[in-house]
Amino acid sequence: MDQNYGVAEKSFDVEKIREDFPILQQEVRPGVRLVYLDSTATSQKPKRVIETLDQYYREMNANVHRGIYQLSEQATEAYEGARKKVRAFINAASWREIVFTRNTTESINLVAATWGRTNLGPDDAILITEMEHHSNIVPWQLLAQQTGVKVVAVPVLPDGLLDMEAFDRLLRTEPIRLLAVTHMSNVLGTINPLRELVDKAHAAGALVLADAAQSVPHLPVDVQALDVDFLVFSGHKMLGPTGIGVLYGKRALLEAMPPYMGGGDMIRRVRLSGSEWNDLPYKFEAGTPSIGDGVALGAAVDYLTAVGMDRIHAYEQQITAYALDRLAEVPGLTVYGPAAQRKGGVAAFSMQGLHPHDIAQLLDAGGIAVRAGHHCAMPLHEKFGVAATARASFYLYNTFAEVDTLIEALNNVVSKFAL
Ligand code: 7TS
Repeated sequence: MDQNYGVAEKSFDVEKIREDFPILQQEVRPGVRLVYLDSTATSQKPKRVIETLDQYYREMNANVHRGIYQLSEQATEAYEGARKKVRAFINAASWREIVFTRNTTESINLVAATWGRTNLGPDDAILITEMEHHSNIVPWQLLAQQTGVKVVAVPVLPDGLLDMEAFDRLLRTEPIRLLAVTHMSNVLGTINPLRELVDKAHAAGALVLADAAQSVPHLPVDVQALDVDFLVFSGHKMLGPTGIGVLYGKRALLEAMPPYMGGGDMIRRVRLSGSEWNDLPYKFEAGTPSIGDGVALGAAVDYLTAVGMDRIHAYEQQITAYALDRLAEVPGLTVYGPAAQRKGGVAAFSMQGLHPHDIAQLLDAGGIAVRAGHHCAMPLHEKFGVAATARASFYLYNTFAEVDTLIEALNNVVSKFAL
């Protein structure tokens, strides 16, 4: 292994971190250790998160915001405590700006259905990009069908970066009211210059929704420094459980938006003649929430904070640079996306003469879990002229040795199929 890559690994005790993740200790088949390279789809969970879920149901389970009895107060305190941890984690100005949802997808649909339906019409346009996940495309298309708003996309350049000239031009020539853009691509790994995009969008009179599903788990994100209007992410990609996600929104915007779903908890007063809405964030949280999952997301935030988001990001940049250099050694293999400095821990690739599904299956024989397919980004794959790619992704618990295992397996594939 090259000396340059080793430095960060030494200051970052990945073996100690791995001890916290029970699933990584297991063998997928007798004698074959799991090499989990699909954290972009969902991350593994540390003991602390699993134990928090377990403890919640053993010792604390009760509905929140309702009971006067002690257990319900405890559950409410734990759930609201998690909200405050999330607030601090992304540096929102107030806990009232943190709305719990199921995931990134629900958060985006919420904004489309409330802010979008109230504020957008046939004379307006929404700017997305060609590198968006389907969950940051389809809700806007649905909104377009309902309101007549136009959806326009910024092209992606062959090197995997956004075409900034086209971005500037579209802001000038289209009536853009909202920029909905991913902070980090789940296929190319591209980290977009979010603050620059926000400043330009604001100057053109547009709001910005950042899809931070891939950035919040992997790098420090400060919503005030970025000046984003909305920011969305999923708990399950940041060491937390499935079933809990976040919508951050600037308070004045959230205050002005109508509710999303109607029901319990989101109201202050209900009369048969009409109802009044609850305060933020409860106005957007109808029904019994995913309480245990929320509490465990708080534990995930604690874990990430204790390791340090800047250290996680630095380590991932090292391991990604190493992986990209090693992947370049494999004959006939193409990696999509920019160089390591501009991307997070994602390497989507194709191999000449082999379908990505076959690659994933052959790797699985060696216990290596990678995803194959369009990764919910069909327009991006179309742009690059491929139907699918194989994708390896890295998180704080992946090792340089696992990258070596991947490369060895890929080289075996090449020799076996005489590619
Ligand atoms: N946005 C981005 C950038 C994503 O990567 C994903 C999930 C989503 C939105 C949707 O998140 P969800 O939690 O609401 O499903 N990305 C992936 C992936 O790359 N492979 O599986 C899920």
